[in-house]
Amino acid sequence: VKNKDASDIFDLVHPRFTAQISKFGGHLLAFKPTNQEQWLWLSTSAKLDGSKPIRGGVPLCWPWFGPATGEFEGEPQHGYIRSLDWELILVEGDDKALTVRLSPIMPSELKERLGLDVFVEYKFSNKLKISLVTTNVSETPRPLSQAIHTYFRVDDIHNTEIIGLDNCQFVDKLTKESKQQVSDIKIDQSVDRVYVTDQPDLSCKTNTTTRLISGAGHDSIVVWNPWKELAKDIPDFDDNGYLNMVCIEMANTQGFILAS
Ligand code: TA6
Repeated sequence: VKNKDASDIFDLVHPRFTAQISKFGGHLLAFKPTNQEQWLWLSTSAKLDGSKPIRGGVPLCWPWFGPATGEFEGEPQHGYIRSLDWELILVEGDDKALTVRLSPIMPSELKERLGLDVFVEYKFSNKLKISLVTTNVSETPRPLSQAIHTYFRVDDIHNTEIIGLDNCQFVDKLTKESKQQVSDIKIDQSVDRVYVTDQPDLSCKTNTTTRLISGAGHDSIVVWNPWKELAKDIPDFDDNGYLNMVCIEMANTQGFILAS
């Protein structure tokens, strides 16, 4: 267990928003535009000491999403960068917006083996834009899968709707079946789905807000809520946390290859 000091988590206080970033994982923990509710869900039992990836906020899954396969079999689920220390490389802005860029401190042998390098850029205003930017640093094309694993906070999952994926094909990771979405998504059980789509816009409607979510460069959108039983099995997931969150993740899961 690494003992992290307070400087590993920093607060951003700005006229248009407040936010909190952990240098462990380059991980956004909180984002709240002024006069709005908190956008992100963070488990109250999340480990913030670097002993494991942080449960909630916005984990960055890279350079693979889900279990490692092929030559990487046996390596960490969702890749490496959510478990690395990151460094701050840019903070820039004015009273309208703030851009914060971080890059992971990757051991050189890992970077060489992956053939890839990455940074994240958060652009904060009364909105949030997250860009995960990868460069192929090798001589050959490299496979890349990834996800911006956003845990959105919702006031009541029973009254939450995800709009925009009607008719879309998805892989149900719980049953391993391929299915088609009929109507908007309402969640009343464990849901772990990879929608195969580059659809740019969707929205998440709750009792109090409608949040617009846009993406670019993705080939999939992942929707996850563990629901009651599975949440209990995840030690750093609050038992009732599933009532107040849904993950909606812009992802690449379909065999994307990055040219050198
Ligand atoms: O994005 C959904 C998912 O891949 C699920 O299958 C679920 O396991 C979740 O991520 C959380 O994964 P984690 O490794 O953070 O426990």
